[in-house]
Amino acid sequence: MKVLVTGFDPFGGEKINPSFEAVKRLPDKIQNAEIIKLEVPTVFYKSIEILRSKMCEIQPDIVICTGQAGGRSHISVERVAINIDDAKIEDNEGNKPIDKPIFFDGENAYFSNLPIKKIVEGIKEIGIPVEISNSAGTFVCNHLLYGLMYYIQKDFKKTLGGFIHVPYLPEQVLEKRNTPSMSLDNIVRALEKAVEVSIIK
Ligand code: PCA
Repeated sequence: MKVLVTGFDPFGGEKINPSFEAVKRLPDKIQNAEIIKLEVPTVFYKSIEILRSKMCEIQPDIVICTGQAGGRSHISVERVAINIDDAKIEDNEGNKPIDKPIFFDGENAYFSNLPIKKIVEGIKEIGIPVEISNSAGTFVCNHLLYGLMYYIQKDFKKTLGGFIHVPYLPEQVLEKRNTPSMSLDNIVRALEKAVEVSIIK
């Protein structure tokens, strides 16, 4: 079994992105599954294309994309992606789409087909704050989840896919007041648990 796990590169003036920092530290095997790690640029469309070509190359059974959700205190397991790009800041190549559909021939929204409730239960059991999120926003993370599920329903019907947002790391909030963070260790353990639960499903 192959599990593809992605994280984003830093964006919005940050020096690191906790999502890829955590993905890099995942083991290469979880149970009997091979873990393939991919860094995706925080860029509209390019992110989806890079993910899609990796999926074509390795034909993964499960795809879990991750990204930074600055300001959130909990690991958030996303339920849904919507067919809209509406950026408040530029992506890493200067794009700032406002109210633009992602794919004209796509549905208004796609649900993650990961076992999101079981993932939340599993992460809670190991003592890490976690919740279901009903919005991945309207920036590149929602965009990538939308693209993932669009291609899953088109070309990878047997693949499970979804998205997990992670909080800032403590070192990112040194100069930000009243802003939650989570240790890298806990983020890595939470992602590992998410993979484990998805494999068992
Ligand atoms: N978080 C952004 C995009 C890249 C990332 O890590 C988001 O939540 O849309």
